[in-house]
Amino acid sequence: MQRRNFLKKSTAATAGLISGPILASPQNITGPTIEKNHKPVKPIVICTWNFLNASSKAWEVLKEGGSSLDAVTQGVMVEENDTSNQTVGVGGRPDRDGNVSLDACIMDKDGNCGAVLALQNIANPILVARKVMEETPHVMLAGKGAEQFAYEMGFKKTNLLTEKSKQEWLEWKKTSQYKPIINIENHDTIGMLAIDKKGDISGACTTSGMGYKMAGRVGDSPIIGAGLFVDNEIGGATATGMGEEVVRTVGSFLIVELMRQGKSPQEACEEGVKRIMAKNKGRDDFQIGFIAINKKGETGSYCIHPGFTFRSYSEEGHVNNPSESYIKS
Ligand code: SD4
Repeated sequence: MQRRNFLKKSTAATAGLISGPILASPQNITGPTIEKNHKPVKPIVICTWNFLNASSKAWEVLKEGGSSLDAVTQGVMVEENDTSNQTVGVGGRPDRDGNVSLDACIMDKDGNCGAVLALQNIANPILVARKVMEETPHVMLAGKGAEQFAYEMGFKKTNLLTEKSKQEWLEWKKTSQYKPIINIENHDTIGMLAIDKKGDISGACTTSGMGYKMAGRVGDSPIIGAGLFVDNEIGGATATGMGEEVVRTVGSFLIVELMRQGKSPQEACEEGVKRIMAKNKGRDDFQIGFIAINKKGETGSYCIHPGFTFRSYSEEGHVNNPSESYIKS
């Protein structure tokens, strides 16, 4: 509705000529915020960990005027294709039966989202997640159904288990000690958030999950609200680390909601980690890192143990930012 028409109707409604629903219409509620959103903002991308190549790729897209959705898609794909990253995509550590199963999700400026869970034999789960978002009436596809859908969309069957990950798994199998903990040494999941030249925010998150997990185990990374959440009016957040704990507090959604209430991205990430620590009552043998960005392009991060960093890339250059931690050393 044109603003002028809307004002006319509002005045009429106040005068009692038109009944209530118009006053309560979405335009009335969100109008001022929509105007605020159209202020020019500087593009920026941030991602978990020190992923220079992934953030550079996303920045290339943003710099050329591409959408934040394309930026995060292409950015995280760099890690999915990097066989030396054993926590994402091809080369990821397998489950305890030796099968690599991947989780990913994506969310755009309009709150559209798509996810794949426990997807096997497909190299780029983020592309399949995006297809779920764009080509189906659903939000999540899991396991065999997700794989079948990927083939229908033209994806090729790919062996995801590299020789290195296979040899390490065979070594692990000798004792088969099941320790479902993600500490600071054994994870590299990529979560990415971007703002494009139009000021629109999107996010993506992709992982092979916990190494040697039970078959079918899914963490936070493909769960909208847990591993990733974006609200284009407020900002976005994403997580890396021990997924079970992030799910228990719906971590990324919580952080975006805290920003909605006025907290900075830094304060919101700190509160997100503190919530997890409070639930765990003294247990701290696992790692979690959150990153967040708000509509103004301000960023923040927080983790449990020292060692987590996040990379940012904007006109001001690229930086690997050390994250503050709940436990200081
Ligand atoms: C999970 N959050 O599956 C993921 C793992 C992770 O870096 O972040 N690894 O729980």
